[in-house]
Amino acid sequence: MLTETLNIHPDVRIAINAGSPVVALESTIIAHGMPYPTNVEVALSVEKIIRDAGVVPATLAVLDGEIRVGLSHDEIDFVGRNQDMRKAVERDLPLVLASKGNAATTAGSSIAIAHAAGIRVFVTGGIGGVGPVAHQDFDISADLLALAQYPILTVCSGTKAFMDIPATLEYLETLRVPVIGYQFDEFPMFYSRGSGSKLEWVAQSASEVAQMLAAQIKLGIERGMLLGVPVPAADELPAAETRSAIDAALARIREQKITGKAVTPFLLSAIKDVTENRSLTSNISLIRNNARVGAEVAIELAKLG
Ligand code: PSU
Ligand code: MN
Repeated sequence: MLTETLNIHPDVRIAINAGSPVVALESTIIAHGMPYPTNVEVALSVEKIIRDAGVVPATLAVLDGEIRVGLSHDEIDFVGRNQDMRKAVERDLPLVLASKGNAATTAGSSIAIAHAAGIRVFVTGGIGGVGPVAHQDFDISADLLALAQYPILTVCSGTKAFMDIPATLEYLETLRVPVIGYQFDEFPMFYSRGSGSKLEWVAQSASEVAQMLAAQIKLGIERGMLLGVPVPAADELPAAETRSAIDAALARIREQKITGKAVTPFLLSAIKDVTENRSLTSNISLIRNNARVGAEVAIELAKLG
């Protein structure tokens, strides 16, 4: 993607040019991941957490056929309120541009855009992964390929909970994407802290994470890295509750024959219903916490130059 095609907010441009810390944020989570107006409140509070840490937030979206890096509060409100926002995975970007449309960016398309803009840290809630029946339906999120292709650190709380976590970790190994636990030695299970899948590498601090990424860059390896940050303990759902909510949501999706990129928004909303909003509380908590961690890592990375 050519940097000149991006419309970069002046605050973001100044920070990037000065080598100051910047954190990129996706917008699918706003447009399709949470109900209005909670989505907008959460998006604004995440930006505030990052700003309060002394880092410039850059929420990404496509508006009127233009790729935007850094949105105003009004634009974030528009993304959260507008029922017609598409969900743009990376392959959709040229099509949305050609149609001069509006679209929210997924983790994968956000990573591609962040790289083109010169941003090195991307924060989200949960990435896409290998689906629960990928051996039948080939549902493997394009997020994983973006992680492998662009040298960006992605900070998340694992994959969305209804993915096949062991299969996702195998696939990330094949793609040669390092996976690091943050002060925790299991890959997180989104609404719950642990998934039972142990991680070989654990970072104890933001500066350790920054050194890991810097070492990868120094080796000339043009791939991403994934940092798994578990949801704060006070807001986690018990693992058994997460699992039964997922089973109920997956049953609904089979009944209604939902496929493709509609799957994720449908499941998130079904899980929210089944857990009587407790999944939403947990989702909000983990995103805010990831923003804190991502901002700290961006600061440490900027120190390393
Ligand atoms: N996790 C959430 N809410 C979301 C998503 C993930 O809690 O809205 C979005 C992210 O934008 C992610 C996308 O990139 O879902 C993955 O979609 P798919 O599984 O269709 O690749
Ligand atoms: Mn999918």
